[in-house]
Amino acid sequence: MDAQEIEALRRAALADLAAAADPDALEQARVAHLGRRSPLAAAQKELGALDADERRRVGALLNALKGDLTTAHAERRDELGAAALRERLEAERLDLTGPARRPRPGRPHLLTQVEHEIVDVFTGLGFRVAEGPEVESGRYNFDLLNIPPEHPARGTMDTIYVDETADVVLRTHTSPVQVRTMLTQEPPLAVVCPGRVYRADAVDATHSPVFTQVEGLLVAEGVSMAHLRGTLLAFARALFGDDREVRLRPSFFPFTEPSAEVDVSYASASGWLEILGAGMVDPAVLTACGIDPERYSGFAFGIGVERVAMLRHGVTDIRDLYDADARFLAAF
Ligand code: 2NM
Repeated sequence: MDAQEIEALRRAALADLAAAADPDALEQARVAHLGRRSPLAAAQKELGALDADERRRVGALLNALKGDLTTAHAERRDELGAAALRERLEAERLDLTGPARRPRPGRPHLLTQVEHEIVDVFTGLGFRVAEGPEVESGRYNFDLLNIPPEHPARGTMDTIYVDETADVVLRTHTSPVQVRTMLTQEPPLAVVCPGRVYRADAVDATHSPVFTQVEGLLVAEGVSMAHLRGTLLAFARALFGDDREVRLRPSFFPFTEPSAEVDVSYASASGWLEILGAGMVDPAVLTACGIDPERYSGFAFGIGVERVAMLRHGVTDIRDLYDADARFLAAF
């Protein structure tokens, strides 16, 4: 092969490599011009038939050609790679000046909102928030609250036992938190105790085996039923409206004496809605919790958060509060 033929080969190969429009075409050009069956490879194979001078001269030309084609191939490969990258960046370009998708803000669940509203009323009056365990001893959940061992509330029909022989229950009210408070703090004390409580109840429109309470307790010198009434009136007006009245009807709880069911008036008609239970803490409870009933008296109350939420928002089935149906939740 003479110098002229080698130059023709170079021109053809460089033109093919430069013309390759994509990696497949480039690979074809490489195989055609640099592969084992290319004219260049054939020419190199034929070198052995030449005499020594000729072999050195033509060999050098073919080596230079091979080097040039290899360089040209690498350059074209890099060009195609850069072009592909540019194309992808352009295709994936984001318009950062476009309008943002509007975030959909979440909010606390209706029950949580109402629980917070209730707690806020009492913290506004000077009560402190106290919390305690949901798994309780019968001693704190019943005994110290003047609920005797034979009391029906302690049976498995009403109470969910975690361990019957060890007397461990799921608390049936948040009163044990108040018991713990009385056992560890000196009066004057005022606590409000929000939390989940458990009863062995079947589910229906107004009952759930798990529900939410806010209970309150105030113990000091000279506390009377009038303080209880004023406190509950503030609560009723904060949650249901400033024009509301409260009414206390005699009732019974083992831990309070006297005890009352508390009603709140309808805004319009002369109707009453029962919203909570309350009373003066029984001296036996104060004594059991280490407080001298000769010196101190106290009131306590228990509010069902689900009931307040349902009355306030016209919810007629308690299950709507637990089902987590986004269409229901979005309404509050
Ligand atoms: C109620 C009704 C009446 C109550 C009593 C106590 C405690 F611990 F001080 F004795 N805590 N909560 C109480 C009183 C709860 O719920 C309907």
